[in-house]
Amino acid sequence: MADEPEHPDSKLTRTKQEWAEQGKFLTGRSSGPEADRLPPGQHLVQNWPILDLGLRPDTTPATFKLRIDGAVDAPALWDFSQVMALKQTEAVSDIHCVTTWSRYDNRWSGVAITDLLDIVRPKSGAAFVVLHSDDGYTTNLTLADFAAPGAMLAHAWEGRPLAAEHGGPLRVVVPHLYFWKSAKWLKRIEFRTTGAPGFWEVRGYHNRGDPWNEERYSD
Ligand SMILES: Nc1nc2c(c(=O)[nH]1)N[C@H]1C(S)=C(S)[C@@H](COP(=O)(O)O)O[C@H]1N2
Ligand SMILES: [Mo]
Repeated sequence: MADEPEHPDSKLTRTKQEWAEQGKFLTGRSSGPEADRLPPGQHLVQNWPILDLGLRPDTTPATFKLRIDGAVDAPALWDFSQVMALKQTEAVSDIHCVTTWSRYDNRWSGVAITDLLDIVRPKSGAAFVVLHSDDGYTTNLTLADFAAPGAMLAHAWEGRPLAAEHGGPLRVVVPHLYFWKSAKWLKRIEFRTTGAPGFWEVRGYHNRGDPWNEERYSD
């Protein structure tokens, strides 16, 4: 990890690594979304906590760039107005953070990942995605999870531009996985034929992160 940048909030990073080592918050229960809307070990909040490495990039719509590359037929480099010119979608979904808070009914506006995939056309061998952010954060997903219903590039929340502290101008939302998979301040989507673990995935957190199966930590 010598080549990882040192993040200012490394105390939080250390604490969360310790939780992964201890298996903190694990209940061992399992429940399906139909049986119970709140995944095991989670509690509901009404506010919207801010969680990140403590590095707040100063990206604005004017400076924003999104690069889409790797195993795709049509790589792209878009500015913010080009993202806004794509087909727009609204979707309501719940947030489940691995630190145990959940927040219901978040209304996101942006570009559905399925529509994005129609434009950039992943190559037949593409099966994984790594998301890269302006704060140096990365996280990884399978292409199937990235393309799941409700997954999107979000630039607005509850009808208003996404606040900078929540990842504006543009973040990813993948509602069926723990929220660490939903990269804030998105700058690059890398399509891959092989998996590559991201920031938390190399620090004891689960490669997939399904809250219904309490996939909090790697074994
Ligand atoms: N770029 C970036 N994205 C990130 C993070 C981060 O540190 N940097 N933290 C992740 C984690 S652990 C969570 S829980 C959510 C928090 O999003 P919020 O601050 O909008 O609640 O962002 C995720 N995406
Ligand atoms: Mo998180």
